[in-house]
Amino acid sequence: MTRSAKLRAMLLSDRLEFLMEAHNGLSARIVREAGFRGIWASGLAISAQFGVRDNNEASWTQVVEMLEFMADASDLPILLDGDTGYGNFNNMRRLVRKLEQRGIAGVCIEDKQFPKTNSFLNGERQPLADIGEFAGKIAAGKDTQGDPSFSIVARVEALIAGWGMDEALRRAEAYRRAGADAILIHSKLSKPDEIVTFAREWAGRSPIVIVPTRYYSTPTEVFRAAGISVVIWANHILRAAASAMQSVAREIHGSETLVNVEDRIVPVAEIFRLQDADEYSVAERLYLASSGPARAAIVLAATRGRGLEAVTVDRPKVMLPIAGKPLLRWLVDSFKKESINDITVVGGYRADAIDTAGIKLVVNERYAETGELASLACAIDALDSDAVISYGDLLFRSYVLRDLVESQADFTVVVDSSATAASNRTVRDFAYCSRSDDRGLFGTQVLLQKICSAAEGRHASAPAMLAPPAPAEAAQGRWIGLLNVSRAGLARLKGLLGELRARADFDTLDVPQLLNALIASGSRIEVLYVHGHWRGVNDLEDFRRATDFAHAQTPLGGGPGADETGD
Ligand code: SPV
Ligand code: MG
Repeated sequence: MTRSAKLRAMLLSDRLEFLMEAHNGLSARIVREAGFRGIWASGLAISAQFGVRDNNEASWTQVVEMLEFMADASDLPILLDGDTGYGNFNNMRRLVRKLEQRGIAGVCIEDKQFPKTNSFLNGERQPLADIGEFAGKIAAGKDTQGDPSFSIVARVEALIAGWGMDEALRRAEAYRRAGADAILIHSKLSKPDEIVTFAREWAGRSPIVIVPTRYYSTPTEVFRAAGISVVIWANHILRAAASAMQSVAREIHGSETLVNVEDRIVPVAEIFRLQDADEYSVAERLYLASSGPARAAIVLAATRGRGLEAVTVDRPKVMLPIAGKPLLRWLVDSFKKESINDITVVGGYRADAIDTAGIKLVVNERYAETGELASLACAIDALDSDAVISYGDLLFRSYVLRDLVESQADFTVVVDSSATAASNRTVRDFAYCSRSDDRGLFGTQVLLQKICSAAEGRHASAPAMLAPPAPAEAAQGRWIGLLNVSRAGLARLKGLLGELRARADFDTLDVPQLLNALIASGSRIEVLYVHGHWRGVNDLEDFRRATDFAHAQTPLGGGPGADETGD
């Protein structure tokens, strides 16, 4: 059944039907959820929600635009309060065409003159339309409608304007003859006497619609007994909204806090529900996949930082300020630039001091006794997408991450070919690769063969986990702490991590050892070479240099003398 057929059926049904006022998409949805079978698109309420008067101050196209939102938000039939039809017969014809195009079920027009004034404002002084002219407008609307079920309700204002019952009946009959599908008889008395008399005299010639705003205390049974077809509750959603808004606005203004109102108003989640936000999420999964797979990031940020104790009494290393913002924020901003928004930070030492804006924080409670893999294990199980795994103490030029995430391999590490054993104070993360960075053969595939872990670095003579230790001098560069993993690679990484967890020394293992174990299990790890253009923060000297590096990355920062290696 179309909406227009539903409205027509309501007008013609034997039982008393009700239309509830709505004035925008949200209220239209709320009215439907309450169980109403139809909507009155009130001129007063739509004007008021725009903040203007019920004097045709809102243009008819603005009203029609609002109706479109209402029809989208609710599948109920909508009867538009079309005032006087916004002009003469010709405006009425265009209105009917536009309403039909937007799925509006019918329109009610009143026999006043354009621009109209609300019936409850100086009703007696309001000039009525000429009967013949108004009947012509009705006929023009009926001749224009394409859908035979579209309804035109003629509203008689004779009682409002003080012209008496005979005039009201004379007009109603003229409008019925012109083709009106129902008569709305309006009264401003506080008792239903006029409409009951009218209904008796009318004697069922066509359906009667009433608006009992003034005679609201009348028992609804009286309307049934009088043979009324449809009752319009004309402005109560608008008035309810206004009283709630006034009360909450006053309360918050007066108390300067939200604490007194939070439990008295719907949660934001309820607004999301009313907007059908879930449907959007489902559609997003269905249709946005083509714009590239979602990618997540894990940032390992559990340590205080050896050599940085003086500046990390009350915060972890990742919260050290570098050129005006914490180290972690530089990293998060870099991820966001690459549309990586699902960012999990694994905190540990002073995790409470980590700024959680835009990230998910998980805490490795045993950070003091465990290593990087234990931290990684805290976050990795929740992921099921391509992912970047990163140390938390990194700064890099934006192309480094961009090039990394463009990699098609299951595993890719970024290796700095300018970082040699001689140029580095640290002893870990040296990368041994299938070929060195010749910096000319762009696109040549280079594979990681082994990476030097902290454990190996500390005890150069200790047996390496999977391969004999190699001299750092023979390394082709240094892993900067960025690893890109495809979704398939992530599944393998999780499996391997599960196996390593069974080892007694799991708590001491670091990411290089995981990478070595991946290689040993047959996985290929591609190398993306860079030549400088990044900074790690491992001690106070690094901290100072990182600030210079960061300044060089910000607009108008750096310039000559900025400390940035690489070319
Ligand atoms: C409206 O809701 O805009 C109406 C009904 O026209 S009344 O305000 O009672 O005139
Ligand atoms: Mg109105």
